[in-house]
Amino acid sequence: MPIASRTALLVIDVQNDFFPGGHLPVPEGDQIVPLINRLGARFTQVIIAQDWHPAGHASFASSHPGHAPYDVIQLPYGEQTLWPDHCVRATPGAELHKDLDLPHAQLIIRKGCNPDIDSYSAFLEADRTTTTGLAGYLKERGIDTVYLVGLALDFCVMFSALDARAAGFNVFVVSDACRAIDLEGSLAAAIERMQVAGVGLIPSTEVPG
Ligand code: VGL
Ligand code: ZN
Repeated sequence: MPIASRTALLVIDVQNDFFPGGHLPVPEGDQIVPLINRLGARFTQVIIAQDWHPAGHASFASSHPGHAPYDVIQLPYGEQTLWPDHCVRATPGAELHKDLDLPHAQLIIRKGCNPDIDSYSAFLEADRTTTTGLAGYLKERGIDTVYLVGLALDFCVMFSALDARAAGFNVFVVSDACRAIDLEGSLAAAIERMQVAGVGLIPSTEVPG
């Protein structure tokens, strides 16, 4: 039976640069694509988020002379981890993984498009004020529950889940359909933050329907 239409699957950043061989590879990232495809086939509402940075983006270490990837610096909106250049818009690294098979997805939402502001979250940019409009889209369509899958569990999946929760949705992260970067304990911290916020962490076997 298909999953109720008040429920959506949110597929986070399944893009070439986050896969082995890409510019910001997430270990084992390639292992989750078949599972995401199988899950996705059961949802009528599928939304795909895509990290989509202009060249020279503020989150790139290369934009900050004297800094290296994974340094943490202060930007006007707060702390920013610096990354290798990745998901530069309209480059092969920013494309969705070729094996991602979700032809019925109705929305692809791009984030991190502002040159001066990062956006791990598919809902709110890192200044915590600029919205992508995703919460409004979901609400207008009567969706009250979201399941999240994708990359990276401890960055874009976590921030999207926290913001979905803050926007009033029931939120579940499907743990075996995600992989983490795990930078200095970021995975354990992410799990803790999500639990405190009331985000459910479930295996794919517990996705209903
Ligand atoms: C991500 C770091 C930088 C992610 C995106 O998709 O988790 N991580 N940009
Ligand atoms: Zn990014």
